[in-house]
Amino acid sequence: MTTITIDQIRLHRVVMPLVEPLRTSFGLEAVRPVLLAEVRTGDLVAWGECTAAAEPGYCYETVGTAYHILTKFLIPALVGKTLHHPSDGTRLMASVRGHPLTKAALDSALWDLWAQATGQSLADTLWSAQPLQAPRRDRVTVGVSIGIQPTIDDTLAIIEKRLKEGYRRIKLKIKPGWDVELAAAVRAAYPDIMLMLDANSAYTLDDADHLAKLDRFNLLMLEQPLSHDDIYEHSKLQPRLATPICLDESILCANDVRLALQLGACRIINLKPPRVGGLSEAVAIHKLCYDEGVPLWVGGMLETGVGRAQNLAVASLPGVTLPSDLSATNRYYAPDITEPPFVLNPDSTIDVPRGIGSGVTIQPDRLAAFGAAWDATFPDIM
Ligand code: OSB
Ligand code: MG
Repeated sequence: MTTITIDQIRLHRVVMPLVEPLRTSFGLEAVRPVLLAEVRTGDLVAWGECTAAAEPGYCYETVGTAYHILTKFLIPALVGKTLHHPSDGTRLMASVRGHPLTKAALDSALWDLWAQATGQSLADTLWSAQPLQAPRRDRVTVGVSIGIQPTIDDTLAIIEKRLKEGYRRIKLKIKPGWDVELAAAVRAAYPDIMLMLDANSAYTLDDADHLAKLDRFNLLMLEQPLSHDDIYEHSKLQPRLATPICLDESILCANDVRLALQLGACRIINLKPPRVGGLSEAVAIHKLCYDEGVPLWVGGMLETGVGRAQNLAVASLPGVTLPSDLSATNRYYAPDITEPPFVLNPDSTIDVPRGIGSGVTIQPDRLAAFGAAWDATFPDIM
């Protein structure tokens, strides 16, 4: 029987400039401060990414809180411990409440470590943890997320560029004042593309009649219209819309999915492994949606190759039935911190790596170069 003993965990700080900044209803991300966890057992090395941002805009965690929780509590809870399964990490980290993006950096590294220790790809490891009837996929259908632009014409130009690159599902960020007119213009130009909108919690239930005006645009879904910590009011909004609601921010664990489905708060789930504390809970949510036939896709947090490879492994599972927010490496970073890059196939898919583990390797020279920029770029972030 395989066991792994955690010998050492090191944190690395890197500065990752985005090829294209992403403007959302909660702010602008142009340069990501990223914490990477390097977890070692014997000769094996695995990596995990903390996707907490510089500011508590998407959720309450920041790079600063993550560093504090990791160094003071989570790393000491894991080092020296022997695990019989990667999900043992959940129990070892249970004394810390909340902080899912922070825990995910370690939890996901434990799964990568486990995949390596058992000689499997991460995708196969996640698949065999369930168990499932249907096989997993070798390539994952993906889309692209487009931020709030200065003008509608700018938006149309970016959509055109993305469609030419091969993306067949377009997601647009919206906010009050940047919604119905935008959707109307995009639909006029592209009557048939797979189109969805993401509000990142920018509306209230009082906006229900306004949001219902989006129904005529044949949207794939409307992502997280109401508060980040709400499920109840979404259950009051969904019956007033023909467009399916998809919850992102509101889903922190499998029980949130159960509650949302029970209440009719949404019809689609966005599964972001970091937002639910890592791959252990991601597998549980996947299984729940697979068993219940609930449409599911994998969301993104502008991950480096470390997190992207892990998201891709989740997206290869058979319960993921809609295109995921997993674009090619060149849409995010040039270069990324890992090799090889993820490339978009002409049919809007990305190949799932076949090798052992996550399928990407950290480039030590880039780790050093991106790390050196930290103090100058984020002098007082933590
Ligand atoms: O709401 O899905 C979101 C990025 C950062 C934080 C929140 C979100 C996003 C995205 C980008 O939409 C998705 C991606 O990584 O491509
Ligand atoms: Mg979202």
